Amino acid sequence: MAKPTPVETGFEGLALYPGLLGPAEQRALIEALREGAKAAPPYRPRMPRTGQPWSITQTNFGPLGWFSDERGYRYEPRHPETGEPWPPIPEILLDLWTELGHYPAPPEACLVNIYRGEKAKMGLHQDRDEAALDAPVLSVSLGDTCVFRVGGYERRDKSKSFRLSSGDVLILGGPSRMRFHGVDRIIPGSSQLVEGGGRLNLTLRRVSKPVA
Ligand code: MD3
Ligand code: FE
Repeated sequence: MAKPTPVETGFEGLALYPGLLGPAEQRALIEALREGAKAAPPYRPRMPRTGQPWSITQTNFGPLGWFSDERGYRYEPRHPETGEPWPPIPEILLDLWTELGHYPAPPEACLVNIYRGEKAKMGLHQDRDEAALDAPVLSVSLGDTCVFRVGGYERRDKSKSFRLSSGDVLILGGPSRMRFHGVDRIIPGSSQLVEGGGRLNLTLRRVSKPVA
């Protein structure tokens, strides 16, 4: 990989690398996801307390998987339905983390968000279920373009929107790690990568504090 340079986002610690993954790498990742989904079938998460189903489905790779149901948000070492450990994180993603993460320990979780259909979105939220809040979050987008929103440290703070297209890589580190963010909508038909249309987002996270 050539030394990539991020585009200016106006937010310190938020680095966007448009098209960092080329078409061949995107296809290889889709294939790895297809394999992983056989062992760890996507499921529909539910909201804490109310059990309200989300508009997207999810699965995970890695030693820990992020999960949400009536009992709350948490990381789990096993798939909620099969009871099996999550499949390993694809090599391409571990390489990206090494190159761009600047963190002394490997990621433990790779959450896969699957956006299909006009109604798929993700409300404004903060990622705060990780003990290692000093570690960045690394996101890879595949398939249809989305309109992504990044705000401040309070829900009501003003926000800016960006588009994330297939092959784009985003790093959320430093002071941007705790910003509110969400996915407003998917632009249907904007990519042919995913069979039947839709968008996939992969987020790599370090969950536990590394032992020195
Ligand atoms: C900006 N996923 O899984 S990834 C999530 O596109 C999540 O599926 C979105 O938010 C998606 O939690 C966005 C990019 C991302 C992740 C963490 C962030 C952006 C962020 C933390 C702070 C600011
Ligand atoms: Fe998030």
